[in-house]
Amino acid sequence: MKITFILPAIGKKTETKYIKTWRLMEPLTISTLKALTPKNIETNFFDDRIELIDYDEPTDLVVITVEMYTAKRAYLIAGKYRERGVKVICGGYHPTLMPDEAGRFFDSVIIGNVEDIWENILRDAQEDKLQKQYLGNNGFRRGCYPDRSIYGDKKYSILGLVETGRGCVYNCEFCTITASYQRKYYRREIEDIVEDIKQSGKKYFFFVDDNIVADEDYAIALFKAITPLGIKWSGQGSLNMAKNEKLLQWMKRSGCMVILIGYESMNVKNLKQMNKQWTMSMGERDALTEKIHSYGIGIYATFIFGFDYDTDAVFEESLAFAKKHHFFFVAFNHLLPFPGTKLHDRFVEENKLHQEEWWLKDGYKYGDIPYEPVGRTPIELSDKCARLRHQFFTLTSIVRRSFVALKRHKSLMTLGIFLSQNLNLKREIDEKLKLPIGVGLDELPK
Ligand code: B12
Ligand code: SF4
Repeated sequence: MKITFILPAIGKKTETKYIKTWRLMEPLTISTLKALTPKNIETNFFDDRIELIDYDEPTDLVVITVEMYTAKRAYLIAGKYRERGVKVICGGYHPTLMPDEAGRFFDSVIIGNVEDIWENILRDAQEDKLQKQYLGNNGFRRGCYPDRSIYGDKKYSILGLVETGRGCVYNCEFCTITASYQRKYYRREIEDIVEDIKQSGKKYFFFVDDNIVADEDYAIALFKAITPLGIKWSGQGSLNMAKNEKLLQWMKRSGCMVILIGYESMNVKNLKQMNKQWTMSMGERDALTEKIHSYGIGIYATFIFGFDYDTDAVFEESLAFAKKHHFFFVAFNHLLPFPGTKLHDRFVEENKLHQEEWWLKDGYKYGDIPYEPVGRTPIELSDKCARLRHQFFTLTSIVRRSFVALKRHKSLMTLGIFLSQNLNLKREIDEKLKLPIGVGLDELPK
């Protein structure tokens, strides 16, 4: 039996290059699925972000991982294989939250994590008995490490992706993670994380956990265990990490360079509405931000706009806050009601969506806004987010922040990463917002 794994792009015309900061990272989902696949099964992998898919290469089963933004393209790709009589199955966040929709385009849909059921699915496929849906148990399998041999000679960044946990105990209204994992958090055993890092042979890592400091004692234990490995890493976590000095000390000692923090909004009423658990005053946010920086840890700050209490002042305050703290990177994103989240349900109830299933619509672009925000039109909201990005990523700001980055990190290597990624992010602002979803392939199959 031969399996073909596919990671779809969001949208891309034949032969065109994909957004640089989205095509560089190694596809951990694929190397994880490869590791779970018995060795006697032949495998192949097309990364739609960086290469063309050869639909005519013989295969017995096609396995596609799907996110909301990649759903349309995934459905088109699945259609092309099904026309050739090849069975196609999918999994990932979007099918987990929208299994019935995905079932219209795939022979089989996998909901949740696949570790416990993958071998059964493969057996069913071999016996031509695939079920329409499979429900996986969430969590990790002990002693299972990604098999990066599936990448072949594809070129990814030097950054290794490693999982430390899955899910989240918080309940932010807009969040896909907590919706997919039903507000539960699954820790990975520390020995497995250490072994995963060692087996990768890499030195620089991105821990993909959505809140690596959700359980502070566990996080400290993890950071202690990885300190002897001498790696450098970045990850994602909540601002209240700064209240725990011991945690910050171990983060730094274990090699943390940059941490992504979702500040989300400068308006406390917005934070309350989105159910962000660590709602705090501006004064406190300033102090906690400075505390993290004082440890020589950079911050990738992310903000979301489109909430009900977003006055014009909120946009300006966010930019001023980002400039004041000289963040390593910043994202000014528009709020999006991802299907399957509480936010999506609320917007449907409040009749705010002006486009249903926008992620499948022709002509829908990455930067488009499918609902009516309070106080401004969708286009005004999209333009305001773009303007903030342009105002933050000016060359003057990059140069000014590069001096601060060098002072904070005292490392030329970190400065190199800072400069190349800031320049990429600057270059890509409009390219991303105008990227049409699913483009480059034919119409959706009926
Ligand atoms: C690393 C990462 C990236 C990287 C690399 C992306 C990549 N696809 O490799 C970068 C930084 C480029 C990135 C960019 C973006 N990302 Co991203 N990313 C992640 C992150 C943090 C980790 C993904 C990962 O490797 N997980 C580890 C693997 C092992 O887990 P998994 O994918 O869930 O797979 C398991 C199961 O789901 C299942 N499974 C998955 N697929 C399949 C398929 C089959 C057939 C089967 C059987 C099973 C199966 O098996 C696996 C083992 O159990 C996730 C959040 C997270 N913690 O997962 C967000 C996440 C996937 N990203 C997200 C988003 C929104 C984006 C961006 C749009 C962000 C932006 N505004 O710029 C872009 C889009 C880029 C693109 N698609 O081209 C959202 C997707 C939401 C949604 N509803 O679809 C997530 C969930 C983050 C979030 N908090 O909401 N991202
Ligand atoms: S803390 Fe982060 S991962 Fe957890 S629910 Fe909120 S946004 Fe999602």
